[in-house]
Amino acid sequence: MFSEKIQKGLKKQLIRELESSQLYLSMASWSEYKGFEGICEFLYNHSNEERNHMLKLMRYINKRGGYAAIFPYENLHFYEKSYSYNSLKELFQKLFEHEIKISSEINILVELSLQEKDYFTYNFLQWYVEKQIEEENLSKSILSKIELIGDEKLGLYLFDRDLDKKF
Ligand code: OFO
Repeated sequence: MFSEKIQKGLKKQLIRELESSQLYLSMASWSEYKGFEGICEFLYNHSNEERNHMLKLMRYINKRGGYAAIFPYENLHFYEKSYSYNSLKELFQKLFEHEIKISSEINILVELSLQEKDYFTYNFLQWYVEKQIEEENLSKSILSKIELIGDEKLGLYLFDRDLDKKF
């Protein structure tokens, strides 16, 4: 049984994934503008990944007999409203906080699927649980490295040069 409650929750998450994709995209553009070639590549690629997370939800909802309607872009709102950052540290701090919020929303959805006894959706969501563990770790580890480097220019240069190869 694909309940209205579950559909509503999944559609909300679909929009969150689209917003995540846009957030990564705006961060990628800022990094490119600032001359961080490796970091921007990493963020552009991740923006595509987030779009794929959105597509996965869309196709699941439609497959279960729901309708994953997509709203115009004007209706999207970022968690994070700024499009500019004072530093790379600030950017990755915000990214890390964003991923934590997404994880807590996935957890709420998992709980809902159990309440509704929708074990298909419970099973489907396990992929997102795994992803969020990965992504929280990834953004945390990048943030820790940037904190370690501090304002040291050579360190930042090397980090930027190697980032896309490492992750
Ligand atoms: Fe969609 O994986 Fe993070 O946000």
